[in-house]
Amino acid sequence: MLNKCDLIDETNQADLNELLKTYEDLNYNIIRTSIKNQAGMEALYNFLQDKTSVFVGQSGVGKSSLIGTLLPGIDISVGELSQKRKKGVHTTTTARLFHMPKGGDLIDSPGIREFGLWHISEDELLNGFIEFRPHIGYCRFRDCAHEKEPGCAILDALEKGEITEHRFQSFLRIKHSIRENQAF
Ligand SMILES: Nc1nc2c(ncn2[C@@H]2O[C@H](COP(=O)(O)OP(=O)(O)OP(=O)(O)O)[C@@H](O)[C@H]2O)c(=O)[nH]1
Ligand SMILES: [Mg+2]
Ligand SMILES: [Zn+2]
Repeated sequence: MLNKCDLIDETNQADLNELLKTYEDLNYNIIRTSIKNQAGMEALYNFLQDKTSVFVGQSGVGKSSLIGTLLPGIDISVGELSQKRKKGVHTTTTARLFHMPKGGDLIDSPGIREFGLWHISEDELLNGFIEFRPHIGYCRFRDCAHEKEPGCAILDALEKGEITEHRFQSFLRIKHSIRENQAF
């Protein structure tokens, strides 16, 4: 989901389209929304119906605002963006579950850092990158770190262009951040 579509203009459109293309090429369905223009709300509502969905993302992207708009009448707090930091003020501090009247549940969660990926294993992280999945388990070494090992199936796929550099770098970044956190 891409929220705050009202803020798209000629200065950010090209970068945004490039970023979204990464996900659209992987067959992710991206719903564009805006609370300000009330855009995409019906498509989003229909998509969420009869499922349990967790809203995740950085603080201030509008997770709580979206849920509050989808489910009028609920009591949910929305934060002002702090002007100095251009970030949310972490309004949502714990995850909360809301029922959709005609079926379906929405879970609001705190900004991504608080939500935390620190409990996931390296295997789960690998599987989170859907295009990596066909290559998992085919590395020469069972304990392959997928960084510079010979016979690494992930690096092979990267070489062949089946995995993009952008996604591979995201994988490495998250992997390293998990490891750093576990060191404490
Ligand atoms: N321009 C614009 N602002 C929006 C939109 N959606 C939300 N906002 C604003 O963004 C700010 C943060 O919204 P929240 O809903 O609190 O964000 P959040 O993702 O729940 O943040 P955390 O709870 O901290 O994780 C508020 O000031 C909202 O009014 C939108 O579509 N367009
Ligand atoms: Mg929130
Ligand atoms: Zn490997």
